[in-house]
Amino acid sequence: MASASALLPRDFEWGFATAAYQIEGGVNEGGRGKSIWDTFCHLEPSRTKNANGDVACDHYHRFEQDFDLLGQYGAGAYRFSIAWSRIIPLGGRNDPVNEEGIRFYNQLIDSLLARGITPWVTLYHWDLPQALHDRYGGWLDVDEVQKDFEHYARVCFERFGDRVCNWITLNEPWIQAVYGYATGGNAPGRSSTNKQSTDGDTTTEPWIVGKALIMSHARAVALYNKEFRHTQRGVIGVSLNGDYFEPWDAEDPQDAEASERRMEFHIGWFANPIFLAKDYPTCMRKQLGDRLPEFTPDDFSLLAQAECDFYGMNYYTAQFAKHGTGEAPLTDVLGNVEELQHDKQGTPVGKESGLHWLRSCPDLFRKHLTRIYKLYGKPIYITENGCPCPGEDKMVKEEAVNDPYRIQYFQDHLDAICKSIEDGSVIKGYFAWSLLDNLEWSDGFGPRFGVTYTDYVTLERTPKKSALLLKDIIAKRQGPLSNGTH
Ligand code: PNW
Repeated sequence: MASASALLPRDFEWGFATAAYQIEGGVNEGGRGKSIWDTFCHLEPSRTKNANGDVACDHYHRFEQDFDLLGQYGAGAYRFSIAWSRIIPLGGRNDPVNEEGIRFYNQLIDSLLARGITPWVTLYHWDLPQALHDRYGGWLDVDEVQKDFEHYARVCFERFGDRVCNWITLNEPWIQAVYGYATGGNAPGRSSTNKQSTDGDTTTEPWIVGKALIMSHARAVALYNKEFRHTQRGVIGVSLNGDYFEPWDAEDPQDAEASERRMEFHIGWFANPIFLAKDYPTCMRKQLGDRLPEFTPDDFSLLAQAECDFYGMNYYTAQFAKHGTGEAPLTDVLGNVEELQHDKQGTPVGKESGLHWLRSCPDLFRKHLTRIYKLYGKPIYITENGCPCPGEDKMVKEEAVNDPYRIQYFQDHLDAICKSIEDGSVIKGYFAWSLLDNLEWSDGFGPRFGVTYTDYVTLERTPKKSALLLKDIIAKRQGPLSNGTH
């Protein structure tokens, strides 16, 4: 029997999310330096389906119009990322700060605040300054990059922290480490298994990069805690992605173990050190041995000073895990697990969307939320959730703006949030991905995740039906006003 779901809190924060390289364009304007994504797209255009972020949605020139849309949709918050190379074009702690870049983000922030919209700022959404990659290998130099990231974070706290009270250090470090340094599908495209790549050592690099990301996050949070928190009174966290995994064979304890192991390799890798100040999961040590860099006593003491406020969760889908037989290859990053979209009986994990890797699995989202809250104990903000509709990439505008699949996806996933709240989880906010159709990285401009249709020729924006409905979907789940305590 279905019971009534718990309500969303009255002060539930919600809005839409984007990332700099996916929407801004204006890559040669305002003194911006190049990032590893400029290089990745331009060096071998087939890697991103001949697309690049040179113009993207031209948000750089059209942000006022985009924020009008946010207002029209009733959003209370907006998550965007700062391009490191707009703030410090060469990236490093001794390199000059670019005042034009500061001015651009000041305009963004002020324009949001003028509309009563709360800015949520991601410091790093995959766009490392190219100069740091060239200078010392970027994320491969754990000691150097964490110092440069800390300095960049300091500049942002100093220059924007009087008005920005919600910080996300990194977006999806797993994708940066694995797609950037194992599969090679994302910038900087290093891999020893991908034929399009000529360099990279997949047996070691993802693990080094992972440590560099963890320590960079920790440095930024420790800095915030020590020097900014008491005056700026904001919150800071990180956004981790990770699918939920169910055993492929429900009867096989080895598949049950494989599901857990797959999630530990994805989420525990970052969440153990970040949220628990603990070493990597045991199963990772067991499989990877000394290819997994150690944390020194100094690292642990920094991690302990880097307590953050929330778990940012990017969630899209779930899968089944089947245990690998035999030894994992040295290039394995998944925990010796095969990932499948159908279980042993052939039952699909969820309804197909417009992208091969994404199926709608709201029941497993509930399990995922409840598991994460139990493990890490931090309030959760969903910092991304969304989908392209089936066939949407081939639709003309008139068709694409009618998006019942997306509306259902939002409804079902908000329902799952309520159910996880009922399980005892603390969930405080939700950002739909994305405000606009935008550059979907290596998939180019094909998949459309936006609640706003972007015409990439005219750059005209048109709200889809889902854009205006999210407000109602959330309001309905908040219940009637209580006695004004929120
Ligand atoms: C996230 N996968 O990335 C990113 O944070 C966004 O920038 C991106 O546009 C969004 O999700 C939609 O893809 C992911 O293949 C990219 O499983 C790929 C995967 C997951 C997340």
